[in-house]
Amino acid sequence: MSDYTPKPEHQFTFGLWTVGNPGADPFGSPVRNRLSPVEVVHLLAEVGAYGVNFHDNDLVPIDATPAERDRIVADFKRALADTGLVVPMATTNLFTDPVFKDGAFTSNDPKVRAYALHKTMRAIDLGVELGARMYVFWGGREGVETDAAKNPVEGLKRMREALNFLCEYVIDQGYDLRFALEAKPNEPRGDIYLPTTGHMLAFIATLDHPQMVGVNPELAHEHMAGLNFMHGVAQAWDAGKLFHIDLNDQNFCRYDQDFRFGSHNLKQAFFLVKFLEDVGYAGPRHFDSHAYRTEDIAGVKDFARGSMRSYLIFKEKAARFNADPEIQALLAEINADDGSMAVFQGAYSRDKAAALKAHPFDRAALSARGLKYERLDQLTFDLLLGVR
Ligand code: GCO
Ligand code: MN
Ligand code: MN
Repeated sequence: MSDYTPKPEHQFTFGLWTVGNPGADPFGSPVRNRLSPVEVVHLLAEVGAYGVNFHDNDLVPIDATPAERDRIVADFKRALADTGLVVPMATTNLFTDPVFKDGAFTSNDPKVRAYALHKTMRAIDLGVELGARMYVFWGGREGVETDAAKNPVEGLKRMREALNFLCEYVIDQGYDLRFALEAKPNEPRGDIYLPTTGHMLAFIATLDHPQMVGVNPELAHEHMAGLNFMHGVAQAWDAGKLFHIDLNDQNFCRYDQDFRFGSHNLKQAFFLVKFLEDVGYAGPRHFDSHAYRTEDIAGVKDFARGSMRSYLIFKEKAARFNADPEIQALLAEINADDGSMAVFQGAYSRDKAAALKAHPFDRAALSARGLKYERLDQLTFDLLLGVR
């Protein structure tokens, strides 16, 4: 029997807002008591997590006095020291307070935009004080309900100015901190700017310090947009921009469900884990999700344990896929190369182009070959469901 015990090297992390989620939704009140940050740290230690992430106001209420802030931070640091949990990532809440009803960095009100920078710099200080090396930006309300309100190019310009300013702030402070931008297509705004990981990657290239900035793709967000999450993650990886990842689950094109990782789309989750493990992604595996609203605190622990267990089961299945002789033989056959095209491959040359243009191709023979993907997919299915 395999060991699915979470270990520090797996870097499994949860947000204060995830296991601490009291289960309110737009139609119903909370169903669980709100846990204090110290209680969340102890719960996470009990279930075997490695780290805890937070928004500034998950830890320090927005109107706390400086003395209250210092006491809360001291209590939190003690809980971290007592449990050995670390804080790999921090972020800013730029969406709950009514001041952000029209966004933060992209608000039409210059005072709100300035306040968002003020709040984020203080939140960065807090995150760095607690050890964070990664800072996530999720533009929760950076968008619109009506395009009459804002020009999206203006929105992008404001977003760029804010991120350039904050990169300079980090450099000026001498902080060892990188930024990870998290895309989401909608919720809570009708439309959120930079709606997918692909949009974010293109935007990063327009910043003053692109090397400091990567992405934090979230499975649920790409599924809300009907996309293949693993493909977006792969593109981020290829660009050297996979700085962080938010794992959860979500039915396609539904409301923001935030289900437990692996709970809904087994094959998508499997191919994602296989990708991360095959390429050697070395960052945190952050579960940005929460327990069903039906659960009490014991169910919250089931949710947290289940998230990590499922990841490790998929990881084991990925290793089996890579070691399975029949699957690997099929893949070798599918990818067979007799070397006859080598003369046309690689860098362009005028002679190569001329030879390729003159080369005859037997289209009928090329298209006659069956690719055996049906068999390959069934073997994958059998492996996943434990009958192989
Ligand atoms: C959401 C987002 C958030 C962010 C968080 C960290 O759908 O609400 O996923 O949970 O990840 O704000 O930036
Ligand atoms: Mn989300
Ligand atoms: Mn997220």
